[in-house]
Amino acid sequence: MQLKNKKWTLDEFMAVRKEVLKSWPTGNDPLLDLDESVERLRKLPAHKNFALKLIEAKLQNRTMLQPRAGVALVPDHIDLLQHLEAAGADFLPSTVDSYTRQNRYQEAEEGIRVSEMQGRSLLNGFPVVNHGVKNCMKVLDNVNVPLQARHGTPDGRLLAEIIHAAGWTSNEGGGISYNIPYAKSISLADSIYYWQYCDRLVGYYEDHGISINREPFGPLTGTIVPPSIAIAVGIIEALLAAEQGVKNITVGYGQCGNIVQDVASIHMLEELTNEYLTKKGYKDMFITTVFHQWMGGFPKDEAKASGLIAMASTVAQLAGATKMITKTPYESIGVPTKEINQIGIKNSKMVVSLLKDQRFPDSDKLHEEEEQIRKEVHCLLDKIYEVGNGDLAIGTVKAFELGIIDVPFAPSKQTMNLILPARDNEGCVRILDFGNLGFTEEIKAFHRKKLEERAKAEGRDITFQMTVDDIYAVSNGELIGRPKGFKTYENN
Ligand code: 8ZB
Repeated sequence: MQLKNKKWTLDEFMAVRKEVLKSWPTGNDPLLDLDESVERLRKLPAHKNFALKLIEAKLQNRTMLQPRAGVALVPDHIDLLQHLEAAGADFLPSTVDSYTRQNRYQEAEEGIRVSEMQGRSLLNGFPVVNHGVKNCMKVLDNVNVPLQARHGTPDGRLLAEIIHAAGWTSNEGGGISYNIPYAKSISLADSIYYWQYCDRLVGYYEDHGISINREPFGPLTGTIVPPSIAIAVGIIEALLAAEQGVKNITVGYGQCGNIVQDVASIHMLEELTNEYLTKKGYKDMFITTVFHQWMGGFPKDEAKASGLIAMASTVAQLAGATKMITKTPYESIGVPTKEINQIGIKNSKMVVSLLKDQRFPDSDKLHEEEEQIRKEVHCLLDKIYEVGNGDLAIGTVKAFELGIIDVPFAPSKQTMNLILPARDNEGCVRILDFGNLGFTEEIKAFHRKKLEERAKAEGRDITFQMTVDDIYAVSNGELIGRPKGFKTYENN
């Protein structure tokens, strides 16, 4: 099939679906009858519908919380989710294991078997495909809030079928955001095609009156990603999803660290997503935002990690994000236990609750940062449409090939990997090396000027060393990776 940004016909979708359902035995389940699934989902109470609860959150101006969590076995997974719900999670996840993300179901099966034998989880998530629709339903039956699959799967077509049939009303991911940061050699054209399928499936449900939420993975590589790049990718995935019939989209962004830039980013994420969806003629869309607590390296010390979590919560709430994905004080050590995961939720909830009646005040500085992001996102998207001759799917593949859009520190060969980010003297993420990034000279000059301010303050040249220092800074308790001996007060 020639990739293009065009809604698949029902016949096209159904033909591919036949093959998808054959890819593992759990795909051969009468519960996967689409029309029966639609009727089952019609009976799902509103408080368990992800999309409806997000609409409510947005109307109430609240920032809702969601942790990450997933273990190998069904009873343990249910117990884990119940603990997180009790700690205050407004939405629950099922983080999927790495074998499933790579469609290695045989190895996931082995992981389940050994986990059963040893009485502990030997997988780093919940293997949705192996457990099948019935077990996924059982998980949902045992919690009182909506459920979402969170994974990192370039080809999650069967996964999407299974979770939605089980009443999980949100799926995270997208053709770019679940390929570039997660895979090395999967072609972008392929992953965009696989995700068109997942979105078309949601489109089927929406066409039959069932609201299902979709969430592009905003943080990408989680390592000092310049906001305009993350936002542009989120908008592209929102537009590709809308074309396939998706109506409820949560665009995401990972905390960068400078509060003004982070607030501006959340504002622009929402404004620009709405702007493009409207401009391209998509109607009845409901857009919400998700703020990810710091996705880079965490401090080892649990109390310090708690400080970072509290700061992230402050920013998410002040920015007015609809949802926030929480971290735990255990982040630098590994996958969290349920106890430490509960602590992360309570820590975050405390801050969000204290700040619920406050918003970040308007200021010239905020508007300047917003305007800069607006300009950069427009510039990137214009170039992408241009190289695609007006087709967004084709344009995206070409733009990545040419480096017009590029993601720093990605393992994927599908991205040029030429750009280098670094922080400016106030900790805003800027770009030090542009590679082939589709920016105008004016935009590039702004970034250079900002980095020169830092270079001057630090008494060193603008070099790759800044990038390296910045990558490690937060885990050492600083936002900006300053050279040894640098004293802030002497320079301010
Ligand atoms: C891209 C997401 C990375 C984050 C967490 C990591 C990290 C991964 C699980 C999980 C709880 C799991 N993560 N797998 N958290 N349960 N099974 O995702 O710790 O913070």
